[in-house]
Amino acid sequence: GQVFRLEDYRPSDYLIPQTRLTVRLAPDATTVVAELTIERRPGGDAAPPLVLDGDGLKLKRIELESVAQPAHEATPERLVLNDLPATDRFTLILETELDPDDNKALMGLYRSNGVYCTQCEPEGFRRITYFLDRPDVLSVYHVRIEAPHAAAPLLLSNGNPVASGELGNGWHFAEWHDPHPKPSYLFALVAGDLGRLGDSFTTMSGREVELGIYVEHGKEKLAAYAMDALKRSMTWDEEVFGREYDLDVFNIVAVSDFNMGAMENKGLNIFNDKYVLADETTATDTDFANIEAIIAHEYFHNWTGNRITCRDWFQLCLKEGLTVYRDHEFSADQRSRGVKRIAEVRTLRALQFPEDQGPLAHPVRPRRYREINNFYTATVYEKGSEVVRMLRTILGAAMFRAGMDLYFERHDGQACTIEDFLKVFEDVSGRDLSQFGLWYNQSGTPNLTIKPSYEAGTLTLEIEQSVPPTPSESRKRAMHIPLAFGLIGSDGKELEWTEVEGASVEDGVIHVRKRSHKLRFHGVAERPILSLNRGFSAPITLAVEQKPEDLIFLAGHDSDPFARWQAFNTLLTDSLISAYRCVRGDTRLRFPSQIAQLAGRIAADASLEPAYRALAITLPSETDIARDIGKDIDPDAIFVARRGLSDFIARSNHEPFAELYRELRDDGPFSPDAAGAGRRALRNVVLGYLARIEGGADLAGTQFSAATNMTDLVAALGTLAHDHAGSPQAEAALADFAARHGAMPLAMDKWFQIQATAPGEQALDTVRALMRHPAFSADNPNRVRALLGTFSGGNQTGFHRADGAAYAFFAEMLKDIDQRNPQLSARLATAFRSWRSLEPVRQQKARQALASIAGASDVSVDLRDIVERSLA
Ligand code: BAL
Ligand code: ZN
Repeated sequence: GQVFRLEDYRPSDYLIPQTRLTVRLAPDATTVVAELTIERRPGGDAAPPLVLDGDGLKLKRIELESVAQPAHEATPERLVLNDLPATDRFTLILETELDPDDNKALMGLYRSNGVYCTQCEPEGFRRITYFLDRPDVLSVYHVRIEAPHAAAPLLLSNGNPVASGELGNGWHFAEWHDPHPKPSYLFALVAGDLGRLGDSFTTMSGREVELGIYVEHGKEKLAAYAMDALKRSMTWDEEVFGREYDLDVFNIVAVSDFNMGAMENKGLNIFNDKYVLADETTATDTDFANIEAIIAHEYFHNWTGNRITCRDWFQLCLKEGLTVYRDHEFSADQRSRGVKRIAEVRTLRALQFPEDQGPLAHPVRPRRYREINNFYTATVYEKGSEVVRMLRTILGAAMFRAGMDLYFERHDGQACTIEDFLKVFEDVSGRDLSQFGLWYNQSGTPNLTIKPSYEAGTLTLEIEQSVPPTPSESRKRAMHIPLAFGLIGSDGKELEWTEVEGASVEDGVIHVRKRSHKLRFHGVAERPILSLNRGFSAPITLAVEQKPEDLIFLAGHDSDPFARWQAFNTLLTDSLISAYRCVRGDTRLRFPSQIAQLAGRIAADASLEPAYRALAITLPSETDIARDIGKDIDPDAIFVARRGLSDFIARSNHEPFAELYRELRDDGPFSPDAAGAGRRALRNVVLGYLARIEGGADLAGTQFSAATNMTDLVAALGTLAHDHAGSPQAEAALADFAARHGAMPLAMDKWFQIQATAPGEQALDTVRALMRHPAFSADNPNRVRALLGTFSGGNQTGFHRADGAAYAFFAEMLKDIDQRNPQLSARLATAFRSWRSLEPVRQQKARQALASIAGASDVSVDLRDIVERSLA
């Protein structure tokens, strides 16, 4: 297939300053008339051909400056016109016909549950009409939608509503005008019969904005939390970044078939309904937090993405990394900053580190792609956000804000690059950020090795940095790593120093820039305990010679919540890895009693937030452990080791945990806020431990029966189905859940997930059987992800069965899904990305499964790209 390269970028020969669309909707024969005002780019070639992008299009009519049927070449993929008017500006009218009902790829115009909707990012607009479908071609859109009143009383597009009326025969129309020039990927249209939750927002300059969230009739109340999050997001962006909303209306539509989480179309965000609909009986605390974050994320794109967009898709991180950073900060301000940071790091390590450390590694700004859809990755999003965070750490809050202000001022209305972004910070600070820019251009997770020694008032840190080789980048340059740190004395207080040599140290941050540094801190009163990478200031791995006593001390005393959490997590990881080696070596499992004592102390420490305590005593996941072991992985041995530690902590803390579980019972009214969620989180982690000891099934069964919210319900169900599989309590709870929630697909996704992640070989049969369940649909991305996505990504013992049966099954499923929805199949296929770190027998089976996909003839570009890169 074709490879697109960053260095091949060149501006288009033509521009499309205005686009008028008339869309006449019908389920299998929608007509789209596009009236494009086309201009030759000033200073471009004399008369280059006009080449417009298409994807599976049928051209019905073409008219050029009132001349019908001008000479042209049209294929489903392209429209070429060679003889163009001599004028600099001309009008091209195109009519295409679409079949929304047949569109199962969910790109372009399709119908979901009877609702017409669109998804155009990155290259879906070319499935609607021929266009210069690239993000640097900005156009002012005027959209007219026509549809039968009965099927689609609601007609929405971007911008502001400007006209509506009746057409006779039961048809009606609406017209929308978006004054802000935008790239085609931000175009959106929705038509259908939906309920509305309305509200309004007064902006900082006193303008009234009408807010609407559209959902299935009868579900309006379930959008209340999303609406609240939207208003909080609008206020926050004004207060923290000085950004005001710029249209008269802001609409959000929830649809049930959606490939992504949501989409930031100008003035008309379209959401996967999973990230809109919530109340305490249908959504967990995690769902509420995700809704808040994603509503904010899409709203924040209005400035970082829409007003300032990307020049080309290589620059995707320009809008995504920055907007993730902004939504992280928003959630940190709305909730608990320390807890939020720990959660972010856990996500980064779970999703981005394996990507960076495996065959799919790519820079935050990739240099080449075959299929851009495969680059909506944790590296672009999450690591991209970490890079922005480091920039803020390096520049300080005030300079960072000044740079952002300049970015908005200088680039409003433009399609930009990472160089433009870095330049504003260079300009406001006078610093050279060229070495820092490597974070965008060099892939792989940097590692720092740190050897401390202390003698006569001088602390020496020998720091070595290395970036492991990644595909197509064997040699790496030294990066600028901002390492936040503290030196802690035996009384738990921060130690001072008088002088430092060997690297620049400012405001508690060591600026590592060379491959090796020898740092000397003079005038340090005693041997300090090192608190390193505080707040996870850099997205790196660290190898430090640190004694268990020091980690225990940090776990109890570090003033930085992330570093404090990390210290205990390192202790847990170290004992899990030792236990894993025992399992593989067939020796008896042993765990240090201090670990269990510390877990008990942290759990009961009322001076700490419950949410923090919950995160601290949650064991590293099986995938976390596998990642830290790195090679020759036996997932069954990891499972045994992890369960061993869990049992050990549970037995050692039986009484205090039981007491805590009772104390944390929530009797008051439900609130999805951080404090309520934190208490539930802690109580449910404790339930997980208690479930491992005698009477555990009854305890979980009782919680299941008594639960008044979805968080407690699924925690109990998960415990029963995973720790007491096959017990009468588990069977009864699974049946009861399905009976209660059978009509609510999003709730049933939780039921699918829990069963798909039940550990052990039998999970494969369970998943096969659940695919025949009436609530399952192989066409709906949420259902597929709930069942097949969580099975492959979240069930280490089930998916990585030693006989390879699950790999073979999964490969067959991918090939099947790929026939309809290549984006979905390609995304699911990334479950194989760490196959080379498995032990040899599983490796061989995984390779066979990947090869069976690579060898099939009718595989999409999307899926083939992932499979071939994984095998390379
Ligand atoms: N732009 C795609 C969805 C999102 O990142 O907001
Ligand atoms: Zn985004």
